[in-house]
Amino acid sequence: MARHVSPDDIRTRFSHAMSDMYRAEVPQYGTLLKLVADINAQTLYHRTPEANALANRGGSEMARIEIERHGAIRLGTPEELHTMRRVFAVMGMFPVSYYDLAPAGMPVHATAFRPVDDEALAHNPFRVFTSLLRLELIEDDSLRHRAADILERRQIFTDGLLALLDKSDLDGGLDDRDATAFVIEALETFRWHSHATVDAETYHAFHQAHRLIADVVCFRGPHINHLTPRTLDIDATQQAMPEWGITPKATIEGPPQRDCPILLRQTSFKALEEPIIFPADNGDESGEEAGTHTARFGEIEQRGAALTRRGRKRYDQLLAASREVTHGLESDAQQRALAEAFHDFPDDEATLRREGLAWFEYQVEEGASVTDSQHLPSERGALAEALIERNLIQARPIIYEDFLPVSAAGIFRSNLGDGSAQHYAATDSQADFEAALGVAVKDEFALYEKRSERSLTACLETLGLTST
Ligand code: OOG
Ligand code: NI
Repeated sequence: MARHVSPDDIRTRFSHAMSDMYRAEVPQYGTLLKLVADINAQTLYHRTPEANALANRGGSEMARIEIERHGAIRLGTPEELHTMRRVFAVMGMFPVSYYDLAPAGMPVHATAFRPVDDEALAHNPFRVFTSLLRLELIEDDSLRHRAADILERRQIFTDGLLALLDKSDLDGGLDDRDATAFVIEALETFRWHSHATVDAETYHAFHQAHRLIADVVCFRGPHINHLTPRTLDIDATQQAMPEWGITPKATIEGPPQRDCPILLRQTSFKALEEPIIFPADNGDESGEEAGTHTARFGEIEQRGAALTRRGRKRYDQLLAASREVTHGLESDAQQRALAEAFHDFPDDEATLRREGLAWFEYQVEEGASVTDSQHLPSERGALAEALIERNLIQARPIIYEDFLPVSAAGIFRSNLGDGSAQHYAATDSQADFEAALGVAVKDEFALYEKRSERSLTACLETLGLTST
């Protein structure tokens, strides 16, 4: 029997193929990649705290920065989401977290497909933020039915891909030839189509209801709308963007600049206005109509420590409170006001760890051994701190691998226009989303906790210690 290609390898092949396709489709993405590579090289050269922390993590963490990307797609139906889950599973990507964007005025809810194991993340942490349109939020009955009809009739996956999904399920994997075919077929789903599937009038009706609806409903597939490289210094990258002919949005989403970066900071450049073609009613080429559509953009991100539930709660509270002082501010003034609002959020690793605000993972220092274990506390947290104090183990923050709904809404808005936000009644729809998906989403906090606990357990085993 032919050997199966590992899901990690299929994911890496796919993310490279996707990056090549997007670079050809949106040349500014190629420019952004060069800019980020440039800034990252400078940051590493100058050995900033961020660069040092990264270097301490060893080769795999450095290697992953070069290829690290996330993308986003928007799906139209529960069936599309269900099949998309199977597609990502072949690449070792699983749904983590539920993001409800309705409170922020976007008629979608979402998850992020990403690798979850430490080794898989180190191999290639490629993630795709995947939204599902919530048709039930379209108020106009006839428009809602029309959208449902159109979506019902489209097939966003090729026959070849569907056959390979079945084969992979049946055989428990894909061999080299099938893996190559899989990447080619899967790419088709993410490709841009300049021909709309509806006439101009229908497009404008959806556009009027919400720009997002037009983007999801009027095309053959869920074109990838951005791919985001990871920068080691988002402030420097944002500042350099205009020199490279890229106009960034006015504010960086997420937490302010800090000595210990937390969570995720993001900024984007505005979506391009791209030519599209509307078909004629009678299908006659001469009756086609020209138009434009804005959907595809560029984004950069800087990642910091994953926060515990407690830390996250504090972050959410401070961010919400900061709105009052940052409202209407842009660029440096906005960042200064934000930093002020976050003044009381501890900004050193020891405090973040001791107060249980951020997740850490542990590693035994080289050559460490315990000689007087009877003087060590037995309670796990206290024991970890005592071992760090004695330089027997080292703690380092776990990188945040997920997304922030408030930031995501800000990214959506900057591309769809501020006028795009509408008010949708808050309903708890996670159960509907998971029913469509066919599985429950994984809890991000549980994943970080497991990683932290496992690393500490391994340290204690190495040192011959036990804890309570
Ligand atoms: C997704 C926007 C969210 C992020 O990085 O938070 C996102 C979209 O516009 O479809 O990608
Ligand atoms: Ni994004």
